[in-house]
Amino acid sequence: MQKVCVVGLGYIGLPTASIIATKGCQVIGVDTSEFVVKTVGSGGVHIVEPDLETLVKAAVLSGNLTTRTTPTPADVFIIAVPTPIKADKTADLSFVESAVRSIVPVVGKGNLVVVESTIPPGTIEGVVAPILAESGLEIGADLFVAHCPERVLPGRILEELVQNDRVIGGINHESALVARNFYKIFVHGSILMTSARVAEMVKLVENAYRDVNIAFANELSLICEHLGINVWDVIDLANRHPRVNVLRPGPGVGGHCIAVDPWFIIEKAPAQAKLLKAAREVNDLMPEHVVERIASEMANLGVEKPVVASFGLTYKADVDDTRESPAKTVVEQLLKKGFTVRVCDPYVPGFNGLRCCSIAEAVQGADCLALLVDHKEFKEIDMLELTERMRNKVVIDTRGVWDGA
Ligand code: SAJ
Repeated sequence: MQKVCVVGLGYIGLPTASIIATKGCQVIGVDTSEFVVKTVGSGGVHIVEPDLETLVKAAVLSGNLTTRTTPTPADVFIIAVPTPIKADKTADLSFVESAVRSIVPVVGKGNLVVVESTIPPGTIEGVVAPILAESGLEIGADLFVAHCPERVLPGRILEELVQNDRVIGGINHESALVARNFYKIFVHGSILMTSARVAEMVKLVENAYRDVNIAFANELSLICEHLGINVWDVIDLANRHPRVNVLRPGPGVGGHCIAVDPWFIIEKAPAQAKLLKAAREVNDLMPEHVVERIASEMANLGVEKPVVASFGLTYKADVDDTRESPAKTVVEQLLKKGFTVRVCDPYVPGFNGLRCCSIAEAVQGADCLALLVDHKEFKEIDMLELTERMRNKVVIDTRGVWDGA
């Protein structure tokens, strides 16, 4: 039975550890948080993701998934810790470095180390390998090292973890081969082998591609607003062209990936990455634009103390994750302007001292209804009926959900 040590039990590490455990490997889940170790160790979860709890429970009950705060010797080590961004927009590799450092005392000859965390190009060769070399093992010969970036979509993690194709970048060909054989245990998609550097770049490019395309949609919405044209109609009709697929505008780009990863490319090639930087700027300015739009509607109506019902706090629909959420920025800026804000989000208890209220409570006597996240619960609302409860009936639908109405 293969022994696998998964370092980092977050959105990626926990589902990965659990799936591998149900495939008959002995998995040791490692996390520096005592709380996470205890929760997962007793078959619970600390994050919300469809079906994750059932899977974790099954993995723990089978005896194949145990948790601890420090790594133990194993055949395979998977590093799945966060790579945040620093104030200067460069990658903060401190979690990756300390996770790699934590396995140095326990790695042995013939082991495989895989970094799944998103990292700037050159990190496996320039940062990870030198730390692992402190073990005295020869990298690529005694100790196999690879980067296998995760590509799963929050909300569909369990399905995508198994079905998606995986890119495996070895520090040498041997390492890629060893890693491929390991991932075959649970991946049904194709496993594509390449170098560590290419794999690092592939992951960043995927998210930068999406960021640029969302920026295009957002810029289009600004242009159409300026020209008095309905952007949703424009996009729907343009997308009837066989080679056009414009994404959806919104209040900005959130989450810990798309709003962050392009910076890891810009960091390494600032003179060349002009479009990527412009896209980041367009997307980052969207929350401010939404706030200005609300403020100007309120000013036009002469509302003195505006009450805004703000729908949605998470970074996207149907998840509980509020990291880097543009909706939170909108709410914060409205509060700063002295507006009364009522927040409503079925997936979140509250934010910034504000408790989430029901849909009806939020709109009662409000001057503006701002839809910031297209949760399924909001899509089902009869918006016209709801606006009957409002003092002024201004609806700012940043997601194009109620546009027809
Ligand atoms: N968004 C729009 N308009 C759109 C699509 C998205 O405004 O048309 C916004 C969303 O509301 C959200 C943000 O973009 O605020 C990001 O959402 P997302 O669903 O596009 O992506 P994430 O961040 O949940 O997951 C992405 C995925 N990457 C790609 O689709 C290329 C996922 O596959 C990655 O694994 C993940 O990043 C990651 O971990 O890197």
